Amino acid sequence: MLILHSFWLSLATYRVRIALNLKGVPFEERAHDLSTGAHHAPEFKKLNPAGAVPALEGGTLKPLTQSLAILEWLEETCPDPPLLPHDSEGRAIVRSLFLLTAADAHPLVVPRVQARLARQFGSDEVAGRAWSAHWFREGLVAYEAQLAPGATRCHREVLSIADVALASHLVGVERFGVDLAEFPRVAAVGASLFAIPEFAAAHPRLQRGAPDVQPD
Ligand SMILES: N[C@@H](CCC(=O)N[C@@H](CS)C(=O)NCC(=O)O)C(=O)O
Repeated sequence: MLILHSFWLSLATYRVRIALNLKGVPFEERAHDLSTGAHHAPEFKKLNPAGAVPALEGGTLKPLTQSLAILEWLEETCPDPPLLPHDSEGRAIVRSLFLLTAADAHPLVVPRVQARLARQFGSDEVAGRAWSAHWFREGLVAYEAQLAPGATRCHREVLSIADVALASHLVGVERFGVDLAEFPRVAAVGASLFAIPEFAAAHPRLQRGAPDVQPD
């Protein structure tokens, strides 16, 4: 059985959870409370020396980290349903849409960056939220420009890791109160993605640790 090391609010873990659900791969989740610094514990650092979730392990599998690397591994080991297009150009486009949030926006708002902004520059919670909202908004601008009018998916109306990433971006957009009104293409794709049961079940707000979820 695979074990997904997670935190309920983690957008990178959300990406992996969606892909596991879509591919029907059974997994158990082990939660680490980022808000209390559980990811800095020596035991956790053995799993991921970078001190971040997600990490995926199981059986003889060396712990895998980085949501894109985990999704690529899943694609190779559980190819159905495919989450990457069959053509090289399509794969490059879909990976670039994935990285738009996973490499360009999301890394700027994670707890370690917020903590550094607070410690080094005296940023408070209000400033931290404004900072995060800015980067999520920048991501929306870039997504909106790359989605087709009337689309329900990011690329060629076929579900891919780009959709997985966009869903995670939209959770951040909602969390930091970014107005979606200027981004109708993103809003339309997002509405259609969140209606997919595997996306809906993976949503951070439904995970153990989330404010309205009863502990087991
Ligand atoms: N690029 C990594 C992001 C990993 C990451 O930063 N995860 C966040 C949660 S979404 C984390 O654990 N942050 C811990 C911290 O910033 O201290 C991925 O895509 O997996």
